[in-house]
Amino acid sequence: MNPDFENLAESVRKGRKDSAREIAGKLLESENPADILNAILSAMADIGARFKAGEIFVPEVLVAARAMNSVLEVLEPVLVKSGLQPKHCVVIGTVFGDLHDIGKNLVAMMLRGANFKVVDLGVNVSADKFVSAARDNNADIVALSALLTTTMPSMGSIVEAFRKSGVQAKIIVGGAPVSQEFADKIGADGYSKDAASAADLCKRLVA
Ligand code: B12
Repeated sequence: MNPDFENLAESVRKGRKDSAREIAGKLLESENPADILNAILSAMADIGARFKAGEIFVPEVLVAARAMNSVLEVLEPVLVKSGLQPKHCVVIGTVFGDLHDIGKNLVAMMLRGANFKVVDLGVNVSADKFVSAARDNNADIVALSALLTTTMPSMGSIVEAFRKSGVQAKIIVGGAPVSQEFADKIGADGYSKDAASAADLCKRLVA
């Protein structure tokens, strides 16, 4: 196998965005873009697993994700041409009244790393905005983040708004104060405690 695949994966894992981008550009001259995509996705999966195990922390994940994104910029036009663009879409946001977005951004990055199309609505997002974005993007999954006990109840209202609207997306919830028990109580389709497990959860929900 071309040793540059391992160099690319290592650059992503170490968060070396310029070298990752350069190696990916070189690989694109002779290799299949799907293999390049798989190399960076598996590097991000390693990062997710090490984050979950407590071996690395938020800053390392952020730099790895930045390196992955810089490769995706080079790869995306080629992937779109070859029909390898993501098959599933997740709409994500932090709920109304809540401005915390560090965890939500990590979840979005892991989902991109797992080859989902991610539509990020940002923070302080109303139920109506979630519903219309899910409808407009034909989303498979809507991911809600909350970090405040005072904003958690609006997750329940968002689930209700979806059920009333008839939009069929699955709804997952997360954030430090959120639990599986709370997710069950409000009728959400899934919960996970961290960004790496959120990507696994989404893969299961669309399987
Ligand atoms: C950083 C921070 C801020 C920053 C936010 C900056 C930003 N851009 O996000 C600022 C300074 C703005 C802030 C403001 C406030 N904050 Co604040 N903040 C924090 C702090 C220190 C860290 C949160 C964080 O980023 N953690 C790191 C990330 C990686 O973890 P995470 O968010 O939990 O995300 C992980 C998982 O939960 C999960 N996840 C997250 N979202 C989702 C979504 C899905 C779908 C899934 C599956 C998983 C998932 O995956 C992530 C990655 O593994 C926490 C304390 C703490 N230790 O948690 C307080 C904390 C959350 N804040 C708190 C408070 C009270 C406030 C303020 C009200 C303070 C004030 N009086 O003004 C305001 C509220 C502003 C608002 N309207 O939102 C309280 C909340 C208490 C409570 N029980 O409600 C905390 C717990 C601090 C405390 N101990 O009192 N805050």
